[in-house]
Amino acid sequence: MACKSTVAAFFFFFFLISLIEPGLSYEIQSVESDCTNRWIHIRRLPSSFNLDLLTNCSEYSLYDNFCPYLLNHGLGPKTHNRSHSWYRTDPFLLELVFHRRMLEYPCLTQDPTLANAIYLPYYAALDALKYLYGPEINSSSQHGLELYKYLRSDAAEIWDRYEGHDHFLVMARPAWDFSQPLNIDPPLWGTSFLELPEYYNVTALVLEARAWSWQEQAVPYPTSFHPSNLHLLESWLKRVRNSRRRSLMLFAGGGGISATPNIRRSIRNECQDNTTDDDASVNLNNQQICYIVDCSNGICEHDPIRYMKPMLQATFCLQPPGDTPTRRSTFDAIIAGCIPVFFEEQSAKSQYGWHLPPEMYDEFSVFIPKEDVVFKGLKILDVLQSIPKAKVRKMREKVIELMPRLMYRRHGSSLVLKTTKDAFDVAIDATLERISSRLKDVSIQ
Ligand SMILES: *[C@@H]1O[C@H](CO)[C@@H](O)[C@H](O)[C@H]1NC(C)=O
Ligand SMILES: *[C@@H]1O[C@H](CO)[C@@H](O)[C@H](O)[C@H]1NC(C)=O
Ligand SMILES: *[C@@H]1O[C@H](CO)[C@@H](O)[C@H](O)[C@H]1NC(C)=O
Ligand SMILES: *[C@@H]1O[C@H](CO)[C@@H](O)[C@H](O)[C@H]1NC(C)=O
Ligand SMILES: CC(=O)N[C@H]1CO[C@H](CO)[C@@H](O)[C@@H]1O
Repeated sequence: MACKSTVAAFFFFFFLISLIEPGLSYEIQSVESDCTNRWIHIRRLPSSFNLDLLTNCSEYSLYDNFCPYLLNHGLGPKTHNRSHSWYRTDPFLLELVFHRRMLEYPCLTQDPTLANAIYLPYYAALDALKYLYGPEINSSSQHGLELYKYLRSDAAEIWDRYEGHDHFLVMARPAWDFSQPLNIDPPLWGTSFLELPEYYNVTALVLEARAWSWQEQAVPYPTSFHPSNLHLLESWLKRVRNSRRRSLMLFAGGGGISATPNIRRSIRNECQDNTTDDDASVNLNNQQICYIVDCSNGICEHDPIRYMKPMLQATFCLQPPGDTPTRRSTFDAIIAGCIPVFFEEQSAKSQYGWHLPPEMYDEFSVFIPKEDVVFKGLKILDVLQSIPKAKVRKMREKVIELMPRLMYRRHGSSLVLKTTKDAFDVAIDATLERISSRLKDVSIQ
């Protein structure tokens, strides 16, 4: 126990040190960029709303000890010592990653009255742990009230200027975890942050949005790939493009072992019929039909090596819904140039509109309604095999073209790489646009 908190304190220390890294402001000034309508002010918050939360990284026994993944500003430790771009990234630490990237955003202003948007560096998902898994489990409607109190008491004019409409924050979990109705007691699951009228005006960037909400927007799950210069990105893209695709379809995940019919079970059944041992494979044009990466019990979570190589060698990657409709695996697969196969619109099309334009899905993905597979006996294999080879090649090209805007590059990247917009840049552009139109809508300019 003592050892764990020492480790936590150690990461915490480095986090602090690097926040005041002197090279930063020099770099910011050297970026040529038009900041008109793009100014962002980072709201100063007491450390109890962000850095202090990291010190409790080993406190929640029902949840993983996430201390090791705080390294590298939330990118996690490198997969191995000589790796340049690959990390054991925990997607729920996107708040740290985002905060670090905000610090090198070229259009920061100290003056909130000049800002087009106000960023709240609040680690909402980390603060939620005490309600989700910790001692505050019966007070989950309180999540966010302390922050609100602070925003309305300290420099209240910052909030008051636009009644919070210009504020945004990152909440690195599915919105489902923050949407517990206020009047249900004791709570079934989740905190009520997004149900609080106090935050109705604030834009929340989440990993998965609700279908009917207007205050949150989904952004890509972070994967394990975080290149820091253009060369590293381009050499990966080249590897993806040249990779031999030995299996037709791949599923990396768990579930599907219960008797009740569902899409994961259908996938498992279809694959078991068609999966063969590596050496004695029944092949179709030298292709393995189906490849399952068994990720039961979370064994893949911080171990990208388990699934990235198989994904690199697969043509299609199946993305069935699990506990919730979206999955990090969708983005891992795209990074590997594996064409995603979706079974419901909530898995991506109705979620990631900022990063993956909804009208483009036919060009880079396959859609097979899950009901047709589970209840009508449609075979995924038949659908995928009927797609002409030329079309498959075009789809993969599109996946590779879209890939850079779905990855989060490493903080402190080379200036050249910065000209390629990544998931963070796309999210900031769209947040600024959304806030600007929101301010027009409520006509309080
Ligand atoms: C860390 O956990 C301890 C014990 O559960 C708690 O008393 C403390 O308030 C927590 N700190 C933060 C910053 O959440
Ligand atoms: C990686 O480097 C660290 C520190 O230099 C060392 O302690 C560790 O053993 C190395 N790990 C491997 C797998 O080489
Ligand atoms: C939360 O409430 C439930 C039911 O009222 C109770 O059994 C449980 O002990 C409470 N948990 C805590 C941590 O107070
Ligand atoms: C949210 O904005 C509306 C006006 O659009 C305003 O009436 C309301 O007070 C604001 N909420 C908060 C908590 O500031
Ligand atoms: C190539 C191959 O083994 N195909 C089989 C896949 O599984 C289905 C049944 O689900 C068989 O009909 C195919 O022959």
